Amino acid sequence: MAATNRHPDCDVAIIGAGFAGLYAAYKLTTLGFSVAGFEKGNDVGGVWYWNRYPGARCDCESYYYSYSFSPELEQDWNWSLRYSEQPEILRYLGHVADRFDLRRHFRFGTAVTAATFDDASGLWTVEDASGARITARFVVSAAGCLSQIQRPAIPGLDDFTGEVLYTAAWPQEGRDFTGKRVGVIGTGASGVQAISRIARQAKELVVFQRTANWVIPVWNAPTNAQFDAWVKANYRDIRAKCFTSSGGTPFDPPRAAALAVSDAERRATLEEFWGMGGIKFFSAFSDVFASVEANEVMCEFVRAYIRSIVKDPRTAALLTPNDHPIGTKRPPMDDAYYESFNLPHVKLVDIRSHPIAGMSGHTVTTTAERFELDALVLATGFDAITGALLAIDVKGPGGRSLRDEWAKGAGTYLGLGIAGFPNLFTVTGPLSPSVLANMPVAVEQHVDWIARCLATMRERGFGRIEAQRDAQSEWTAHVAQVADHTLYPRSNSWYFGSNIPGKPRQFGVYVGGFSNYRERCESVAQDGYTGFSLS
Ligand code: N01
Repeated sequence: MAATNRHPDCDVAIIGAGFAGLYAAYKLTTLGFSVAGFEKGNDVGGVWYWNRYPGARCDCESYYYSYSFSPELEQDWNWSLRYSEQPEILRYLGHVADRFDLRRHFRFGTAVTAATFDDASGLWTVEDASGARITARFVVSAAGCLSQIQRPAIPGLDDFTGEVLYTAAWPQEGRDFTGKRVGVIGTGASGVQAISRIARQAKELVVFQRTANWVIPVWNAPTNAQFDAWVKANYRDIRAKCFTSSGGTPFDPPRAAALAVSDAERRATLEEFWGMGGIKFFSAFSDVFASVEANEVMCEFVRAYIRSIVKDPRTAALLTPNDHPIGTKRPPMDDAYYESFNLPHVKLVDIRSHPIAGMSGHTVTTTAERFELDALVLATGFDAITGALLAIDVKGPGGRSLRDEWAKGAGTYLGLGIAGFPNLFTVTGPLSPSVLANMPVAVEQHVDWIARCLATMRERGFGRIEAQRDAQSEWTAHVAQVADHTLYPRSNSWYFGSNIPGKPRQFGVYVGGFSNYRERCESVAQDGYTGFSLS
């Protein structure tokens, strides 16, 4: 359809059918908007569709890593584990799609390649990989924060004739490594989960580690009737707590600062929170992300844990991080990671000291050793936060390119709108709490805000909304300033884009707390969308 047609094919084009896109389709159609959804995968699920590697699991407990918008859904769905694994989360999203009849809104196996705004008609033209186009008044990008796979240049990878598998693009039919010699490159959250599972299947496992990470246990366990009953009876309070907390989780704020209590109390608190497991560990003290000394208290606790589990002292030392305060890179979470290195067929190889030099046939050669492997698993991460949106050729009025606009770093207003790109919304976009909040909660908050905005515009006869440049500059500077007051800048993490060669160093997440952020979004809406121009 020609981009100048003043009657668009739909009100809203939605990019992505993960947690965010599915909820956007539900919410917007419930409000009477027509939508056209695009999804690269062949079904719903987003990251949970692609990341099918062994051990893939959510690091948030399922009772709060789930939708809150339907009390009936909450009551009907049962989780089998406290921290569900990928197949169960994908089943949940499939159930949501069926239950609310959402699949009909999406074209699957359809990657969006371009989105172009036409100033004359005020419409977006969205183009997919086949060249097909539709026009829409609005575009909602629900393309995800961790969906643009990173395929680093590893010496000789093209010459490796064994199987090469990326955790983030795992084969649908899975892989059985029984009797196989497997190498894993990457020890972030994906690698750590995969390593502990593959270690228990493969004949040999070689872990190529460049940087050690702090790995926290979650103490995963099956749910039980008593716990389920408690959750189901208390869902409204649990959700309310999530929406008013700093991390989108139902946890109480820390009771004290680590530096304000005695050694004995510090120790007892650390034991208590370690025992709870998962991200709750970081709620032990209030000063962990603000004070190097407080952070060090936590680091020393985990160092001692690593030493207590890993029998070979050299391996234990190698597994102990030495380049970043705990929590300033997203900590992987797993219950069996450190134990895996006690298995006789699992070997840790330090590719920081002795990098991979090349590969040939089934041989991987470092500057010190050679390994014969049947398969290589690459858990090498994502072009996070901005990658998925920048993979699309987004052009605003006058052909303004988003790639050019963000060449020196992303600018957004509240992570929801972008100056110069009218009628484009980003769900959990750059410079919003996104990955530092519990995702389904962050997603619902953003989609609800966008839906309310569109409904208000419809009611008041507005057809165009755009973030103002000064509001965007103020917000972008504020996000950087808040991060600068924390320990996060002491790491080279994907939060900063440090894992992508040439990506400008910028903290891509608002770290000032989800509840503060939500209140700010709320007051912007209540005050008539301050910082946005409506026409
Ligand atoms: O990716 P990462 P990830 N040569 O970027 C290494 C979320 N997630 O997929 O640190 C050798 O963290 C790299 O080494 P280094 C979660 O938010 C959530 O694991 O750069 N190694 C690092 O070890 C997470 O943080 C869940 O030195 C290379 C690893 O690859 C985010 O996704 C589960 C290399 C990449 O780690 C990303 O995690 C899983 C090279 N050329 C993931 N390039 C949940 O539970 C990279 N590496 C919800």
